[in-house]
Amino acid sequence: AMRTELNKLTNAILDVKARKAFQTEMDNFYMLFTRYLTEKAKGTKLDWDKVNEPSPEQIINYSNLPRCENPQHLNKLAVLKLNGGLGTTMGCIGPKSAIEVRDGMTFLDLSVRQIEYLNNKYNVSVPFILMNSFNTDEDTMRIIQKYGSHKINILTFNQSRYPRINKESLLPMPRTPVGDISQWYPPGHGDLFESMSNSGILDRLIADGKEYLFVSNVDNLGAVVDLNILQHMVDSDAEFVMEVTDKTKADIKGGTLIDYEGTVRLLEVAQVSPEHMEDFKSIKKFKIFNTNNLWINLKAIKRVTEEKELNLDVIVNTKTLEHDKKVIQLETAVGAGIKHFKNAHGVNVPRSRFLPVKSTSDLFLVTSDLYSLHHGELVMNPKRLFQTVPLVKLGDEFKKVSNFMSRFQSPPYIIELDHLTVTGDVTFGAGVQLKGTVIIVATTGSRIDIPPNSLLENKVVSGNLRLVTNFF
Ligand code: UPG
Repeated sequence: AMRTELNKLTNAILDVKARKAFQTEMDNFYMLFTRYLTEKAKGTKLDWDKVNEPSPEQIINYSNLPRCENPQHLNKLAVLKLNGGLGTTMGCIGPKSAIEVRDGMTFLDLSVRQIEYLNNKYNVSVPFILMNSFNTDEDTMRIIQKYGSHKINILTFNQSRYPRINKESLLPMPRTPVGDISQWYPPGHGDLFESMSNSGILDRLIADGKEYLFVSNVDNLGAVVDLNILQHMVDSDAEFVMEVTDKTKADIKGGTLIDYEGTVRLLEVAQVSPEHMEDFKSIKKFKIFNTNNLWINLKAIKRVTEEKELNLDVIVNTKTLEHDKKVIQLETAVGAGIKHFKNAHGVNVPRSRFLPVKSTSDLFLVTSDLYSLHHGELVMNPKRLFQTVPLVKLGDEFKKVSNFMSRFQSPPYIIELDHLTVTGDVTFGAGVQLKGTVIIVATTGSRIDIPPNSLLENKVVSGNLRLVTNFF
């Protein structure tokens, strides 16, 4: 029934070229859907007892890589940012990459700065590629048009658009190939392989002599091009390298590398059943985390997509649309591709290469004095004693970027902060300094205004505090 409906959608497109492209997309979607049905029928879930820590050969330590200052391989490199996602979880409309992070610059602007700096420093022309989705394309183009006159080569392509599935009938939601956008979705960043191939960008890069692709999340400002890893990619003849990092308690939304029956695989939080969630979150069983900084051989992508051997784990995402309509969307993660590539392995990198901004608590860190900006890269303040990041938990009142902004007159000084928890209706005056462990709790109906220039060191503040000056 699904196939018939997809054919109907395809046949409704008159333009031959557009129909062909749409058909390819629907074929790929159908394959994913079939795999979903098979897994559902067989009840095949991950066998938790077979989930093991990766072996030392599967993960190499970054500090053991030979240092390399030679930029010789840069002309074979292209850099790609995964830019199909929206900023919805941070209360923003539009692409996540359009959020202003520092000095009025968005994630996109900062990423462009990083590549411009790299290109100038080594006198190369590494292309900067954005994988957009139908959700992010328009706004992204608006932001990057100002770089039209710059020397940087920015390429964009759109990832696939798959139909959402009615949870009850298991039929596609859309009735027409165009129209209501809420019935379609971008199927996760695992779509990179197929959409690079379908869009023609893969062939174009290979024709231009590019051999390696450095992929990362657009929200990770620590993902700068690293010559040591590039050289390692060449030396180890690896088709796929995943940068992992020591897991901290803040690392939950994401995935880890595991050994599963002798092969190295990605395990995403979305694949973990509730009874194993505590295990997944703990840093005992899973000591590393996927940064999603990936180095992939372009010809290998071509091989894998052409041989149609891709079978990335299906991630099922259930959503409720208007009128309580339950839909499912089938997604995949790019890191799951690791199992298809030769000599694939992880490299355990320093935390500085992983600065994800998934929430306003993360935004709090990257806007603070903990970092300074160097050519689009955030560098940690050398005055911080240990180069670790404080654990910050801002409550629901801070969840949206707009609320977050209005609650701080200026970013607090946090060089000596270890732990901050804030809940309830709390605001911060300008120049506040936070040290050690600080907990601020405004109970329901009360409000706490932290006065300007106050110092809070190992303090618990609760109750109701308003218009109090020089309180501390
Ligand atoms: N994105 C796309 N297309 C999509 C969905 C997302 O381009 O269809 C982009 C998104 O814009 C962002 C990036 O992909 O730049 C990552 O997406 P996000 O939802 O923020 O991260 P997760 O998918 O939850 O996790 C990824 C990896 C996980 C890793 C984590 C590190 O799958 O293994 O631990 O990134 O932040």
